[in-house]
Amino acid sequence: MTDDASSLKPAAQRVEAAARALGLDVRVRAMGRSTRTAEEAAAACGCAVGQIVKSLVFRGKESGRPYLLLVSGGNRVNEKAVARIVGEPLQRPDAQYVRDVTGFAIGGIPPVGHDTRLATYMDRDLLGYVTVWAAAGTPECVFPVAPADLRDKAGADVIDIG
Ligand code: 5CA
Repeated sequence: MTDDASSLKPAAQRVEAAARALGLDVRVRAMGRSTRTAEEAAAACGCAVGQIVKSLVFRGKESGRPYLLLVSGGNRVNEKAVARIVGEPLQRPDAQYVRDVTGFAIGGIPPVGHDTRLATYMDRDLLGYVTVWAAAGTPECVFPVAPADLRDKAGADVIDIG
């Protein structure tokens, strides 16, 4: 694990700076191994899979607008249930759309610090943990955060995701 911020890749530095600008006291960790999936991230962090924040981008079928779902690592999104909440059906966008709206590549999508403003929803299950771990812009970088702080600073609505 590398702690020196100056040795972080630019994408991870961007996430750390954006999180701090929002008032989140985060320190990004370069894990030196893959954190590309929730399972890999949990193994690297030594935490439960449920403590990993999956930052999943969906696309509104009618509006074309992006939605960011912050999902507990062990959970699957019930797209029909979430569609009722956001008011339109959802599509799984391709990797290029995800990059265009977030500024980051899949596997490292962070919960904050995106290139565009994303309507954001958080899985209620994340609030059951003292600390959760989220991606920090690259598939090897993560940061720990208190879920209520992440909810507040990401401006997320808490929903039942499953
Ligand atoms: N770094 C880890 C844990 S923080 C992470 O980013 N996990 S994740 O679950 O948020 O990101 C991977 C997710 O990206 C997958 O669950 C899947 O929903 C999505 N994904 C993977 N490949 C594609 C693709 N080709 N197009 C669109 N979405 C994809």
